[in-house]
Amino acid sequence: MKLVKYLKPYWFFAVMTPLTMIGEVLIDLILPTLMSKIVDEGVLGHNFELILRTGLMMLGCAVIGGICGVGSSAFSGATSHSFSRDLRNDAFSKVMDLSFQQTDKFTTGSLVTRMTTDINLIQQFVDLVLRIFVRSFMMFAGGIIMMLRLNIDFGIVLVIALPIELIAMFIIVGKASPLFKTLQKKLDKVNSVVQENVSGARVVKAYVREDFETKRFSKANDDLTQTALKVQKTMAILGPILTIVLNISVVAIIFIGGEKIQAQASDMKIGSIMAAITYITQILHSITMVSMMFQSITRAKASAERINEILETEPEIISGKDKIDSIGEIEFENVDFYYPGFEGKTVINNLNLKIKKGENIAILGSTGSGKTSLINLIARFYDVSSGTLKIDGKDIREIDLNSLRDKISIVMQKTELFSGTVSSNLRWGNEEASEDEMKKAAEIAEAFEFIDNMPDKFEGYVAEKGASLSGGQKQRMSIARSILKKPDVLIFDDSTSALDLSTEARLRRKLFESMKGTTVITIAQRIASIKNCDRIAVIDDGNLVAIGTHDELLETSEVYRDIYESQTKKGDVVNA
Ligand code: DCP
Ligand code: MG
Repeated sequence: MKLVKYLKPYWFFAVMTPLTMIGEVLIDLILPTLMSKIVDEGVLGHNFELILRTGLMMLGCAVIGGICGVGSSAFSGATSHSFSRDLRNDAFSKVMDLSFQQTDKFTTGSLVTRMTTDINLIQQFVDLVLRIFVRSFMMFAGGIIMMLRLNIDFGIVLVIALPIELIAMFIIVGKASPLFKTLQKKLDKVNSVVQENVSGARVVKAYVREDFETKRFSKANDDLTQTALKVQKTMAILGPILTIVLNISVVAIIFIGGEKIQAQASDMKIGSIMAAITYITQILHSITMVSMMFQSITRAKASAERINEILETEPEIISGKDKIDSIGEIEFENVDFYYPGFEGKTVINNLNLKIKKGENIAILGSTGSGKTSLINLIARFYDVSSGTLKIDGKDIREIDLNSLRDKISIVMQKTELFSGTVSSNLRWGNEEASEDEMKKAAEIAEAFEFIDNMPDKFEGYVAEKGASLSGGQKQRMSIARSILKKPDVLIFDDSTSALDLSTEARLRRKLFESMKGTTVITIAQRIASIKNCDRIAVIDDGNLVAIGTHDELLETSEVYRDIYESQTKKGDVVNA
């Protein structure tokens, strides 16, 4: 119920809803009594004028009641929808702040369900509380009062019917409650399977796993249906019980009323019996409404917990306070790193490395040696486990995160493009970039030609995740995007692996000519790609085993020589 604060800005609407609702309920309560007056005094008393007058009064009341009803719907709608919008916005920006690790823990499917279904359920709940709760409570109490005012003898019906109905309701709702939580979990599962398969559709097809995945989906889907049916079945009993109680009560009222009229024991009249039937319907109906509320409470509670879980997750990476406007020297000082939660498994081992401003440094190492992990530290996607990483002598944890990342461009190992146009993708790096700057960046990245050959050129459409481009095209687009950002530090994580060697060599030559003064860190598997770098750092199993120029390393490092020889034998090395 920490979510109540999201209602605060809309308190006026929230208060107006029950207020207008009170008007509607009062009128609903008055109408049957007026009706009984028409029957008892007008019809039976042959008083035509009274029938007309009371009839007009009823009409007027109905109009006012209608206006109040519309008003309360409008107010509660305004409240609950604004509430859910704010909540969704907050949850979304929280999700944006989570680290990779934290997003993975929630799973994408679950995050999507929480942001959509769960928030919808809470919204419905808010709507229900504002309207139905007040309504049923007033109906319940008001109905009882009005009914007893008609004739105190009807009390006996209430004394018997109400407890039966209440007990039935508590038992059944109590049984169904735990199932709602399970229901939400099953829905997560379905969403996860959908999510995974839609985003991995190509792989699923390539491995002819459609059948398997379809079965997996069916299972998740069936599970969901089973639970939903169980909830339904449990709740289904409630309806008939309530109807039976209602019908018996109606019969009882007619019976008691009829007896009294026959015996002329009290001033019981036909009109009162009619009105009493309407009141008992209203009273019992309001109990049904309350039971719906309880259902909604349990569901909304489960959903609120799930939303709170997102809102209360502390981002693992907390921004420092010092804003920076440039990045010069980057220094690793005795840095150890393991992924959070995998304490025993060090990925980077006591690393000491100083990268000078404007240096063109390469990182070489076999797969799984820790190269990506190393550069993730520089953009602070993760924090070092021990030791310090300094930017111009300042601990990276003291630096404002946005100002840090603003100065770094990373071309990730797995390129990520977004649906939109070529230019909208390139301008991610720099929204204000001019047409010329954009073309120049594409030119450097060897991307100009293929973009220019697209029918719509820079306004050409790029599908989600860049699915409409080849692997090499995606890589070059990402490189152009990173160049356009004009960073102080440019990091290429195996970003030219899909390019042929001569295109790669051309790209790198143009890059260095145009980006003088920028620190460039290149991760590569092929020595040919990096042999002209100022320095090459050789990483093996998380350890920095050698560092130097290509020629120095050939002399001093056995690991480097081995890699070099294995690649030259394949005729892989060309002069860049
Ligand atoms: N690792 C992990 N959790 C992650 C990412 C990686 O436990 N979220 C592990 C897997 C490897 C080690 O960390 O054993 C180093 O992974 P890197 O991604 O840093 O390895 P490289 O980038 O060097 O490998 P590649 O050349 O294949 O990209
Ligand atoms: Mg990697």
